[in-house]
Amino acid sequence: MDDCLFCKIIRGDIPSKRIYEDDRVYAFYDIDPKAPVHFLVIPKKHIATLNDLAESDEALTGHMLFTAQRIANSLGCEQGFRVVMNCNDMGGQTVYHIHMHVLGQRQLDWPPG
Ligand code: DGP
Repeated sequence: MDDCLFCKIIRGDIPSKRIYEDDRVYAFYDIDPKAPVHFLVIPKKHIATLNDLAESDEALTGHMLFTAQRIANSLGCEQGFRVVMNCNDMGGQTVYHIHMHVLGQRQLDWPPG
């Protein structure tokens, strides 16, 4: 997608602090961190919202989750972390390319705001 912010980050058109990349996913630090560790895991395939997931994306989303777990532990979050996906405006989504927020290294409250 030409005008998608996260597609531009994947292409390297916009700089980011990359943590991990493979043929299916890209992980990088959030520009506005809400915890000492806060990174995003995104698919390289452009999918606008969780509502746009197809059944054929099941393996991809599982890979995103596994990537989140692996990186979180490698960044010292073994004691706990949170994975969040916001869907649409009402769910707090601002960038329309699905992403997992991964937050850790502080005590997280519940419920979120
Ligand atoms: P959401 O509100 O769930 O759509 O989260 C979007 C996140 O993306 C938000 O936490 C800030 C982050 N973000 C927005 N623009 C950029 C950017 O240019 N670079 C990086 N690294 N993160 C960004």
